[in-house]
Amino acid sequence: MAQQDFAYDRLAHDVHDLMRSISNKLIYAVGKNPATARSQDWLHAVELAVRDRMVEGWMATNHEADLSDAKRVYYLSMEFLVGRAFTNALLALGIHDQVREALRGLDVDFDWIVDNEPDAALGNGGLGRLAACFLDSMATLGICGMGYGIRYDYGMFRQQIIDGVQVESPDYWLTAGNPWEFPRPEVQYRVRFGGRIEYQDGRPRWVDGEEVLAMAYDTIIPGYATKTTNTLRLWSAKATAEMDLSAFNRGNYFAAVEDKNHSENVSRVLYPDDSTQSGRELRLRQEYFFVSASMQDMVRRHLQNGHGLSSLPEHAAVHLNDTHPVLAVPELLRILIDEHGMPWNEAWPLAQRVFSYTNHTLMHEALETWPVDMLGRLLPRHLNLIFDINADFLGEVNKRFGVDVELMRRISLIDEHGERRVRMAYVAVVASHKINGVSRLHSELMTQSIFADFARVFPERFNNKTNGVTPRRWVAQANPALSALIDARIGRDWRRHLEMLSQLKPLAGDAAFAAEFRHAKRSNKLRLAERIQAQFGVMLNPDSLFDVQVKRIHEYKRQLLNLLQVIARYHRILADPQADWVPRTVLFAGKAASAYHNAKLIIRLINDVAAKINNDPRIGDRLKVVFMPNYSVSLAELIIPAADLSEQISTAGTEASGTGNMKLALNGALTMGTLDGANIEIMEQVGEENIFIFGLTAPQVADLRAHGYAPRQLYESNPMLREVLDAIRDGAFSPGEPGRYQQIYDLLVNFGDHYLLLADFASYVEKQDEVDALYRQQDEWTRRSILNVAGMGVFSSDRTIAEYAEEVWHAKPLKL
Ligand code: B1N
Repeated sequence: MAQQDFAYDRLAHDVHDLMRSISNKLIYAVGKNPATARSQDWLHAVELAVRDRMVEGWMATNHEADLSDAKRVYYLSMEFLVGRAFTNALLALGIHDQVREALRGLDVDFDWIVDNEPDAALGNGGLGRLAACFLDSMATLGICGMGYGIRYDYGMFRQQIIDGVQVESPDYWLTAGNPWEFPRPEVQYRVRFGGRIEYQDGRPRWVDGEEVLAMAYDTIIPGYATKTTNTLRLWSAKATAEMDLSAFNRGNYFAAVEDKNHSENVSRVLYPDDSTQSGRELRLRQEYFFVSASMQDMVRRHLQNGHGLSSLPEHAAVHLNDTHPVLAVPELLRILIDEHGMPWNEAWPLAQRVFSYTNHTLMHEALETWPVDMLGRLLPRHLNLIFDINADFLGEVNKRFGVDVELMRRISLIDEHGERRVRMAYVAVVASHKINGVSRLHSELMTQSIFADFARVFPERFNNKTNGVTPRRWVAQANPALSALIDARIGRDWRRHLEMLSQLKPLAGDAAFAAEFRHAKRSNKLRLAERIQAQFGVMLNPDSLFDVQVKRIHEYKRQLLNLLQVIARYHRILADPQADWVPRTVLFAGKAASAYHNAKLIIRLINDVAAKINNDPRIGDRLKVVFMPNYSVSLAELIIPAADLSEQISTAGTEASGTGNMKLALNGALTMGTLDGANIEIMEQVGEENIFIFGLTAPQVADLRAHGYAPRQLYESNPMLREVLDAIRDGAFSPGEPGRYQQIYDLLVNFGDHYLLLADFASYVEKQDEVDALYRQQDEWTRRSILNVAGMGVFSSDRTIAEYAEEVWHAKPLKL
């Protein structure tokens, strides 16, 4: 038999196999008749059939990990923004075409069923999505990594835009059940809140209070083209049985149910705050709930594998994804000391060898501090342990640096100004052997600002790990058109070795390749335009420049600066309609924290501006503005491949890294950016000629702020800017309520323009004109776009994870 025939035969066999298992799942697991099954039922059936094929690898991975005594990495994160799992699983297993074929054989259209899968939106934005990319990369690289987090009943809220205003509704993503998870009722831990400390023979014990059960739900994390299959273990809160009983026996049925609700509320809902601290007690409960269960689970596994506790650091690395899981530190100490009798002098250095920590923001309002009172009420033993850590640490600093009261006050884990508060980031730093930022600039600023004193005390701990994104989801899955093109030129291995993309460099000047590349981009733009047409009835011009800013709505990210530029462009088109304007479609998407007034006002202004410009007959298709509601991982997968221009315009020094910037450039968008976060490294990789950089640098920002910034002067001296701001202030975009945006005007002109929009405005407008000029030369634009793709190889999360594994976790790949 010829090789090809053999391959074909195997494929046919596999398709046949899949058809059988899909029908079986539909009938016996979903319980539906093929003749009447809905698209949702078919989806579940295929998901279960596909899941079956991952289980073997999963078991083999766990078996091998136990057998070879591999070091395990525990990635603790309040957020895992996974998105959809189905297409991702098909890609990992390499059975996309077969499944499509099998469904066709069953008379079911693939595209008809995939949109039924809800996103697992257990995260806010970049931090949560990074955790999901890291899980993908750990599995793909063969690192035995386990994610630990919370199984929220309600993920990130759904956003609707009603009359221009963001309206939130709950995201109950589990309505139709979740075929990807395995409930583990046999894996439950007790988590205590409140109570008091009792001393037995001088040994502290934490007693009384209330107890909640944490029950495990496991999700399979397949690696790409490997047997290695990891686990995301999410904890769900369950009321303890005895609590229900006691109230029930007192005849107070409703009180029992109320108590049960109270307990189970712990895992009810994701806090929709990105880069701010909520400060609410329920959030503190959530944080402790999941790290307590995770540390108990880790210690149990370690002991079960026959190891003594003193060898824990050789077998386990625990990574803290920001400070949200920092209570894992005193919790591990409590388990070691109180439950296993390990002396402090042994437990504390051991913990420091286990933990490592990533900081994701320098912004003051995001840095977690908990009132000593609240923490002591909820977790009295942990507060004590934090005091012990502090005493130990300050003692050491005293010894090494002499008595310096000012220094003590600055670096104490307890902030004594006003209400006493625990500085969680400091606990993380003192407890971790490695501490990193998420881009080179951010890591540098981190050691110069929030951790400056600590960088003198522990210089060897600080390092950088520039973020990355998984090429499987963000290119192979999201952009099949581009993927096919790359495959044809350099083969398929770039999915695992993204640095191979550099082989595309010589093709940047190849006319045939450029034509195909442009065609792929255009097909992605059409795909997006069709969806927008179907959803909103607006038809976009696929030949216009798609200018995209998609991310959380936040003042520091400066969606408002983008909008000022849009309004300026609107005014300029009206003033000179005959000029050679490059048609532009400016696309926004993103959610605002529900309590963030200014961010919500910005959303409203975007929508008001869009309505005015899109309906102005004098503008035609020279300029269109679209706000796509309910930004999500799935929506990102649709928008990002269609972008020509990527807006990464945060005030320099504020965006720790950004990861959307990476996804967009990797998909061929040119970046319009400030020298902030990872933009700097993107510039270095793609070449200064192939990126649009504008605005103040981080040192210039610091300088300007230090020497007194006067936005009103800029407003008065720049007529274009003045016209834009006056239009906003005077109700040009809100004629029914002229004062609606007075606050925005005030923020910028009268209240100090904290994020320096006016300072960067002129430079931004100038760069945008350069964008137009380049877009008029389609060949040159395409060439630079190809060079962007070719230069983005280092931003694979595989590279990031390989660095963590080597330098932070000391974990080696499994050999399966
Ligand atoms: O983490 C991302 C970075 O790429 C972004 O630049 C950074 O803004 C983001 C409190 C956060 N930092 N801090 C948060 C999220 C939730 C929350 O409750 C803070 N998110 C980031 C990945 O490194």
